[in-house]
Parts: sequence; C-alpha cells; structure tokens
Amino acid sequence: MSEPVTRSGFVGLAGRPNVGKSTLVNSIVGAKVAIATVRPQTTRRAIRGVFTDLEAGTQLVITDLPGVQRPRDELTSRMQKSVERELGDADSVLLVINGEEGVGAGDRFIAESLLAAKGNTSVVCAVNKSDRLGREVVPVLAAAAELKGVDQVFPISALTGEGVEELKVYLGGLMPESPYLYPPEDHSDQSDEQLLAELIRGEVLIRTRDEVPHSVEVKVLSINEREDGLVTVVAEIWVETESQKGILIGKSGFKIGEIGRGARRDIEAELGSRIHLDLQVKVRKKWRRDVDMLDRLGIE
Ligand SMILES: Nc1nc2c(ncn2[C@@H]2O[C@H](COP(=O)(O)OP(=O)(O)OP(=O)(O)O)[C@@H](O)[C@H]2O)c(=O)[nH]1
Ligand SMILES: [Mg+2]
Repeated sequence: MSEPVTRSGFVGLAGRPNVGKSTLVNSIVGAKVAIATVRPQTTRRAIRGVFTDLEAGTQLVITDLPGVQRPRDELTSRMQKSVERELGDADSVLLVINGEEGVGAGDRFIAESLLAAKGNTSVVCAVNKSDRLGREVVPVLAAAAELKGVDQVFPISALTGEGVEELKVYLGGLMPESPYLYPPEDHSDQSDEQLLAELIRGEVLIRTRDEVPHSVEVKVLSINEREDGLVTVVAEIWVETESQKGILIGKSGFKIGEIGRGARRDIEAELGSRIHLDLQVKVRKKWRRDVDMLDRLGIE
C-alpha cells in the first residue's frame, strides 16, 4: 500500500498594515500564535502558523508578515525586505484587504508588486472585516476581483471566523503534494520565549501611544517551572529613552503593573499554567537602528 497523498506548503500573507493579517492567522490556526492590535505595524517578524486538516490530508503553513510599507529606518527596512523574500518563496500568496476601507491605491500597488514578483503563482484575495459591511461588501468584492493577478476572492471576517473555513479549504487545494512540513500537532514555528515575548509586547502596544509602541522590544530571559507547577518568566522590556522608560513604568509603577497583569493573563491562557512574571524596563538607545542588535533579535 502506498502512503495516502498529502498536500503541504507555504502561504504568504500580503497586505497593508492593520488589515487583519495576524488576526486571520490566529483564526486559521485556531490558537493565538501572532499578536494583533489596533496599532498599525504590530507584526515585526515573519511568524509561521501551522494548520493541519488530518481528514483532508492538507497542511497550510501560513507566514504572517509585517504590513507592506515604506521603510523609515533600519528596522522597517529589514521588515520590508523580509516581506519580499518570504512572499517570493511562498507556494501561494494571500492578499488581505480591509473591506471596511475598500480597495485603495496601496492595495493596487501591492497586487502589482506581487504579480511582478510571483509571475504565474496564484494570488488569492481575502476581503476582511466583512462583519462591518453587510451588503456593501459586494462592490468591494468586485473591486478586489479587478486587481491584477488576483484570481479568487473570498469575503471573510477574521474576527468572527465567517468565511474562513471556505478559504482554508480552497488554500488547502492549492498546496503542492508533499509530506507534512511541520508535525501536525504544531501551531507555530516559534519558541516559547518568542511567543511569550510577543504576548508581552502586545500588552505594551495596546497600553501605550505615539512613538512608544514602535520603540519597544521585549526579550524573555528565562522560563522556569517549579515543582509545584508555578512558572516563573523573566523578561526585559526595551525602550529607547529615559522618558519612554518613565512612561512605561508610570506613576508609582501603575503602568507596568497593568502591562504585567494583562500579559500574565494572556500567558496563563496560552500555557495553561500559573505564571509569575518578572518584568524589567531597560533603556537600549537606538536599538531600532543598531544592525548588530537587530541581527541578535532575529530581525534579518
Ligand atoms: N471588525 C473587524 N476587525 C478586525 C477583523 N480582523 C482584524 N480586525 C482588527 O483590526 C486590527 C488590526 O488587526 P491585525 O491582525 O493586528 O492586523 P495586521 O494586518 O496583522 O497588522 P500589522 O501587523 O500591523 O500589519 C485589530 O484591532 C483587529 O482586532 C475583522 O474581521 N473584523
Ligand atoms: Mg500583524
């Protein structure tokens, strides 16, 4: 007897910042593998979410990427290069559009660059946030279908899950015949340290404003489980200036307390164990421009 045929491959996510790419990855995978916030440019590194349908014999490895943007510094320029590299390597590209805003010049620009980069690889388009739309979704779907290189359009809501099943089945059929690329029980390619650092950064993003969210990086130093099951997580939150450090700590440590409580809840939900979280705020001047630092952070 020959092995049953399986399909497995990479789906790269393209789209402007804040259209809902990370929310969609979590919805497809069925677990929080990527942080999603109201802030544009939440995602900094390529994260792979893994969804395996054992019955259908298909596996999608979805690469969540930073939104396509014009680079501002070494950090954003590396983010942009990684987007181009990852999309070039993907078996299939999923272009996500914010249905609420409709198809705009930014979406057209991305669709055209995909066509140039991918040649005849199929580009699937998801018109997201359809929960905000109702009937008004129809003209947006039509505009999306007009985009150069797009050959299939799905209305979805990454938030409610509407339309996501159909999209998953369609993408599964596009994957090349291949053994599973990741163990079927995996949800993501991240280490625990990376996942927890992102969950903490997610809390910082939603609780700070202006330049602060962009100036923050989180490094998990250790994760240790005690015999009674309590897990101690030690992490550093980096900012670029003393004044940002003051903002993060807050009056009498109020802000950092809030961030810590939120992050602890998130981490406990993900790991399923009780957590003691030790957060330290450190000033790392200009880390976003420091080439060696970005190398060490794995932002290549
Ligand atoms: N109403 C609605 N909101 C959504 C939907 N999908 C995502 N959002 C919201 O849109 C915001 C941005 O979502 P993200 O998933 O972080 O967007 P992203 O494209 O990954 O953003 P970047 O990483 O910055 O490029 C968040 O506040 C989400 O809750 C949806 O289907 N409906
Ligand atoms: Mg994102």
